[in-house]
Amino acid sequence: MFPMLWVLPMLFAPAAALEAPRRMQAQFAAQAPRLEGRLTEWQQATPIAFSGRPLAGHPRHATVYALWDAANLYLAFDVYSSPLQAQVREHDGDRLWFDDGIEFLIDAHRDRGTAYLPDDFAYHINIRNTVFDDRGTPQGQPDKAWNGVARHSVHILSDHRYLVEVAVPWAEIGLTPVAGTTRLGIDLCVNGSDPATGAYDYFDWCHLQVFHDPSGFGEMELVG
Ligand SMILES: [Ca+2]
Repeated sequence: MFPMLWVLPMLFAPAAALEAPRRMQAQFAAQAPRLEGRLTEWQQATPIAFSGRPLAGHPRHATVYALWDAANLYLAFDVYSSPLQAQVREHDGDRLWFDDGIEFLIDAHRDRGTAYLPDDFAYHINIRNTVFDDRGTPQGQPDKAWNGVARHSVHILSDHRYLVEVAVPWAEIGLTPVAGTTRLGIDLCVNGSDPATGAYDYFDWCHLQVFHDPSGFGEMELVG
């Protein structure tokens, strides 16, 4: 979900911040995944799973794998959803988040504040492998003029299933990865619409009410 509500976060109590954050681990990758649609390359990871309400009568759920090495943080989203559709082909295109696709949002310094600061950034990737990316500003708002350099691929596995793989350079995240030490804030999200009715719905790992609000993000720990 892209936060058209980003001007309203102060109206929402940051309830998620009062709860213990969700936790996941990224496993050191002896061999970097090639982002070529091979799920077997991700079996070295400890996956997490989350699910949403059915859409168009189809169950929706996602399994996310995280790996890392000295160069990149790697994510893979294995998504089951309603019949797949995507319209947006333009980078940073409007309404890309209504397409079938994934999002991840990172709070590199794990400030867990409500402001979206320069260490915070997000990628939305639809099933056409088109991206809407943004980064926070000193004023605490997302800036879509920022364009990241992460590599990413999409493989359609069936009418209802797709795989998105991403490699985010640590230089972009702004951290030097250290096993057992490095932690970052993160949320993971799946967007989808029913192609028959246009009905939109999303589901995310951390159950955020307002996206681009790092106070509700979960935590990822790097393990070696
Ligand atoms: Ca952008």
